[in-house]
Amino acid sequence: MELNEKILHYLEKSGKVDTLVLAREFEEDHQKIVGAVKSLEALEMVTLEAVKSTKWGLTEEGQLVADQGSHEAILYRSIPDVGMPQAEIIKTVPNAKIGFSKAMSAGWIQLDKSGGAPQVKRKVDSITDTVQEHLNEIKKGIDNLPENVRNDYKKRKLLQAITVTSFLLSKGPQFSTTIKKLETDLTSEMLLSGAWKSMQFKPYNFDALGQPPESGHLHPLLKVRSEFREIFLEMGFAEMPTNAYVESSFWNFDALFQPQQHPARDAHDTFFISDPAKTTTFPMEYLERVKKVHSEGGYGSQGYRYAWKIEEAQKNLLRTHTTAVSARMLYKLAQQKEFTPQKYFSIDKVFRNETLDATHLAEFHQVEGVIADRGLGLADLITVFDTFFKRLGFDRLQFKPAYNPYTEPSMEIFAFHNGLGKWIEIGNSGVFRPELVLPMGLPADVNVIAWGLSLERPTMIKYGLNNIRDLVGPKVDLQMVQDNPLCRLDK
Ligand code: FB9
Repeated sequence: MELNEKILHYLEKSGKVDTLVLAREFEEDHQKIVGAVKSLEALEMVTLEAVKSTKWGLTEEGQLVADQGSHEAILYRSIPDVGMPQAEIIKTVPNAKIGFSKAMSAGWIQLDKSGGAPQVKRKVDSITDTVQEHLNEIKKGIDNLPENVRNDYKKRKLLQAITVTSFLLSKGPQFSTTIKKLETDLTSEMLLSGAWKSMQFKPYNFDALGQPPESGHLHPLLKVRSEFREIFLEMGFAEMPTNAYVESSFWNFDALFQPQQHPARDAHDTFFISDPAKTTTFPMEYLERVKKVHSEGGYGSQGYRYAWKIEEAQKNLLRTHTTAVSARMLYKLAQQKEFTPQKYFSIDKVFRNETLDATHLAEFHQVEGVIADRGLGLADLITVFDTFFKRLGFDRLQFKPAYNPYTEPSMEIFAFHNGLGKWIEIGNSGVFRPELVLPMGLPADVNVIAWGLSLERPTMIKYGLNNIRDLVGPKVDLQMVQDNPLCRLDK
């Protein structure tokens, strides 16, 4: 007979019964009984009342003794008929200390000190390992140990008190000794035949968790990237094509009016490419203007007055910022017959040969915004920040003058982070220099403002990660990628 029905029949006879009794009666594991009565409770065939009781259970050591015998028995059995030096017993037999004293007090062994080193000899021919027997009874749930014996085992840390939650069963509103099979699905046949009218359906369990759908999981960085994308797109920005990680020094540095001897342009900061080592195709007219503004100046600038070399500009590298792509886009914009105001953004990988630490890797994702329009200035930049950074949850901003080779004026952006309760640096920005914009051929009254930040920093802050290696790289815990919550930047 199925377990559930056995329980119902037992209840029919006994009226009320505890699940521990059922477990003993049916020699079933108590948890299995609890599972069964819970399903009967769901059918309202029984009602349950939780009962907490304390019973005695074996400790880990108790388990060992129950399986392998008591320490004193193991010691007794390790003594050969001729006896054994006490020192050797203590050295070789496990738990010899307690085993020895217990075997002595049990009268199983004797100590012979007559000749030199004390010898341990057996005093009786056979023993009964009562301790082991008692512990195995406890294991079977049979506990009729005299108080003093139980206390002795407690002292020997063989027994421990265990709180057991069991359930007192009594008949439920739908009690019966036969389980009516409740339908769990309303099928078209039932509807067509009308059979559903006489059937009983299992009530829905709206608390059931249900199977989590097998699905892909977005890495936190990609969730934050989507949030940034949404902010830019809703502010009318168009995304720049950033798929080419390998860039020429010309677009990554020279076009941005960064001089060829600038420290960032040496291998300590930049990853140069050995194959293909050089790019040789450039818009040569524009390149000549870049060469000129670097070496002699122009457009009201005195330039850097050094011998600009095309070989330096030809060197290929892994781009150190997505501003290289902004330069390409602005040059392309300048080729348009009629200038039209533009708003561009980019979110993609950049590479810097920096010293690695908890928040820096050799690559990170740069987030950049660029606006090209007539008469723009710092005020327009600050106004844009109001909207942009409010969408990141920042409404208190501060600005600090800064320096970038390609923007003047430049400023670092700081915001008060309520969660961290402090001001944090959230980016850098500025107005692109005329020496950058005008050689491209953009109209003289067009200014370009831009700003940049990272993707990793906000993601680490949002998801409470202190080490960048918990976010990206071979040590990332994939469970984190599966369980990380959705990203709300403005919350
Ligand atoms: O991301 C940065 N901080 C940040 C951003 C958002 C944020 O949001 C919170 C959760 C809601 C929290 C923090 N920073 C820029 C500031 C610092 O982390 C800084 O120490 C590290 N910076 C990187 C560069 O490190 C060498 C972050 C990265 C950065 C800095 C500047 C630019 C881009 C990325 C730029 C630029 C620029 C300037 C002018 C014109 C065009 C681009």
